Amino acid sequence: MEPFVFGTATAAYQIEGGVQEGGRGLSIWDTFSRQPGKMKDGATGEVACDYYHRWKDDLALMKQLGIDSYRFSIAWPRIFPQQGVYNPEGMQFYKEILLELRRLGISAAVTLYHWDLPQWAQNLGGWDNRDCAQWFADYAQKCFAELDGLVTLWITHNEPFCASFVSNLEGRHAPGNRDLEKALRAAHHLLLSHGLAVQAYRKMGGRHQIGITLNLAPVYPATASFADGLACAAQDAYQNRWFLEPLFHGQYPQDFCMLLSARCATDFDFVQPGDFAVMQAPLDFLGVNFYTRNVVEFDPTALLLQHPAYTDLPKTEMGWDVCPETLTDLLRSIRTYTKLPVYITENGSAWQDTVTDGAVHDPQRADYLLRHLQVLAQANREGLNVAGYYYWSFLDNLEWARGYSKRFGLVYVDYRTQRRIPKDSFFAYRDFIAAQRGEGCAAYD
Ligand code: GBH
Repeated sequence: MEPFVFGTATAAYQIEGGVQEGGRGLSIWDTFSRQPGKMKDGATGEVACDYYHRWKDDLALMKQLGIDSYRFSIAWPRIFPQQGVYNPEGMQFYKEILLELRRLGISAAVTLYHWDLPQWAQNLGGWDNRDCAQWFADYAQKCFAELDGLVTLWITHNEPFCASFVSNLEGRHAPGNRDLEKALRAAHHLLLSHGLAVQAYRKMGGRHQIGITLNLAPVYPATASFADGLACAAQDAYQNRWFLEPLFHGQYPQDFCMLLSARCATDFDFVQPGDFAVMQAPLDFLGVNFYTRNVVEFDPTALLLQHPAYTDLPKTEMGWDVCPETLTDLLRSIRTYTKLPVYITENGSAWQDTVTDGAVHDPQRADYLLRHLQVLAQANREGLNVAGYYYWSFLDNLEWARGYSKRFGLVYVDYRTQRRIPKDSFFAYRDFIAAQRGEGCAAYD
């Protein structure tokens, strides 16, 4: 059995900056973040953590952390700034990062789509347009062809739930639509693009592993009432089963389809014969981003989105319950869909960090991280087959619509000077990894 993988994760638009450099084209997040009122304090990814220029120092710091693997994403608009126009300089940027990682002995998990759709694709309808699935597959194929020798895990999509529902129904992410039919189409085309990319990878004889990352949350009803039970089932269908069922059962959740067609009069005409077979292309692993649970209560006025219930657990700066033990429930329910190895591709927490005498004391983050790792050790003793863990995030970064106000990093970023300060949690994670190595990872394997 492979040793348990300890890692940390980032995403292109959240850290890179350099949006006008290296021949990069615009993405929907450049456009969205420049619209007034969309982002907290008018934040954009223009500079972010300036990782575009500082990546080498950041990788050196990762080496000090002692991780086995680094998860990052490729910005599609660096590779294809315009439709059909390949930009070798963009590919070279990622190739150099991958070569440096190899030199450092850190393996790479590469996400192909962490929400930064090229603006040219959006101008042609974006994920609303079925052709977008093929554009993505072409882009993925180019990345496989150029980089497969340096990548251990390929992740087609990060959280298609966000790229479809948060972006097109809730309107809080780019491109900012509020339209259920659009969201359903986007989800369908995202899943289709995933399947096409996996098929392309197999066809070209890809030598490593390929999977997808879903943001899943175990859902609980606020009370044992019948109504709250209904709310719970609906939330589970919306957030989890809408993606798990097509990937592993070849269909959308039938119960929820009824509800959705009543809400937006869709007849699901975007589903074509054979689509589910493409989506079900066999995978090597499932990536799961886990942050918190959902507790919901029935709200007779809610059209679709369920009402979050009050809970008295401690909350992170995002307002999320700290509840590591519920990860076990989630892992058990995933096992009713698939026996694939699971990687926790994100898990982390935001707190109000401040610098005192050149240090950042963040005991809550270290506690959050170590408690989740304990849960995973126990889960593996139960046979739940978790292959690795990536802490979100390596650096404080652009927390999407929340701007720079939410800090998830193991490393503090002073956005005025771009100075990096490893937080106490950085050292706690480092020591934990080192101790595991000493014990031959026995607790995890
Ligand atoms: C993940 O999303 C993302 O993959 C990652 O990029 C992100 O930084 C991380 O988690 C932490 O959030 O209040 O309008 O800004 C998790 C799902 C979806 C949760 C968006 C926060 C905020 C919407 N996220 N949501 S808004």
